[in-house]
Amino acid sequence: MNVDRQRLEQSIEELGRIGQTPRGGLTRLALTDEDKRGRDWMVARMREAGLSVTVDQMGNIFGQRPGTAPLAPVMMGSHVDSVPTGGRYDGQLGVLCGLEVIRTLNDEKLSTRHPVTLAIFTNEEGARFQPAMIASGVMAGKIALEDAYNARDKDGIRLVDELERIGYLGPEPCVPRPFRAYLELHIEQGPFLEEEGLSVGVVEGIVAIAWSRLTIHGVQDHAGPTPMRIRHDALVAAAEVVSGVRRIAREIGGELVTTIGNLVVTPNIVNAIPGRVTLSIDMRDPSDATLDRALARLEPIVREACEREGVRYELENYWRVPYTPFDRGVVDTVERAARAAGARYRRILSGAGHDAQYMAAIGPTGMVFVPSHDGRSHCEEEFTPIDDIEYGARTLLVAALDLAGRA
Ligand code: HGY
Ligand code: MN
Ligand code: MN
Repeated sequence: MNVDRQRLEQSIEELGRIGQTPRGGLTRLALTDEDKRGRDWMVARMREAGLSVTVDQMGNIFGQRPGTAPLAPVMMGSHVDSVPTGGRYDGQLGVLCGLEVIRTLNDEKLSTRHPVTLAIFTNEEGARFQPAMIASGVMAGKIALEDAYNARDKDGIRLVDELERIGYLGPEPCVPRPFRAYLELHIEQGPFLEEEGLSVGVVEGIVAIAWSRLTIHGVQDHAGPTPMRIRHDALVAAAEVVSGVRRIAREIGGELVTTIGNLVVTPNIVNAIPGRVTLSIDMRDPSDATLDRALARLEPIVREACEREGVRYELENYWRVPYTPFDRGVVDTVERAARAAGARYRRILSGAGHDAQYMAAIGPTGMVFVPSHDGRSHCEEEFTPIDDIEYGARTLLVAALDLAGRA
């Protein structure tokens, strides 16, 4: 029994066209019209596959294939929202390979003891609304529904209003639901599998992640007549923070990564001294203790840079997910499945966050990785060869069937 490679390739192509960028990437931000079109496309495919489709309060979509016994489902899922000018594999592959597994079970007229459910989680990327993985976070009871509803994008639009606008504010409570196991196939978004000539990663866990936001208040003024000695330039202080955050990673070393990905200058024109700068800080490490050490260095760097420039700041550490080990039994099942699928594989840790990180807080969870070409992701160059995708999908099929049990 094998997945249908052509059908899977066709689905990747079709869904990838919704929000496609001129360079062949993908911009399909959460709860935008493109996201609605992507969701509608997926719901239509789920219904064609005979799934009963439900939507919960956070717009998470569930397609259930019945089992022969009244047991908790084996869930497969991921997300269909992307980052701006991202790729068509991040998130999409997990959802489409999960759909392909269900389509294959249908082709083989195979019944399973446990039901099998395909899940699509809202706003996994955290690109439009923060934090990331907000909807699986609400389901896991780690983020309050009201806080998620009131999350606002850069234009001040609330998440809940966008859910309503696109017709995905569902009636189902967004609360922990029992599952036999949750499996997420995802691209590695790093270089290791491709470097080692492997097709599958058996994911053992996900790093700890911390997001902070910094606002620096300077004195907006004219770039010409204002002598240097009386300036309080928010961007000069911000620039020192940017190099300080890189220094934290360099000095602590190991697997710590620090990133400043978003920086907004106001008024952001040639001839005005910046009055305000906001910037994001993303820090990650496999060890929570190391991440705490990195975070402890952040405020002193900010304070020193702002004191030197005579500007004020607010620093908010607003999101933290701990290092998350996956369920040993599920990881072993994924490894057996990779072997049975004939894939060259190894065990690996995820440096990216995934909905699986929150699902692991409420049930047995595991992930299947497939390689990223040149390790690239969150960019239009994102690519995974169909041969590797086929090995990954076959691994997902064997693992899901093992966990759901043939009737
Ligand atoms: O931030 C992450 O790791 C994921 O792409 N949301
Ligand atoms: Mn993703
Ligand atoms: Mn992503």
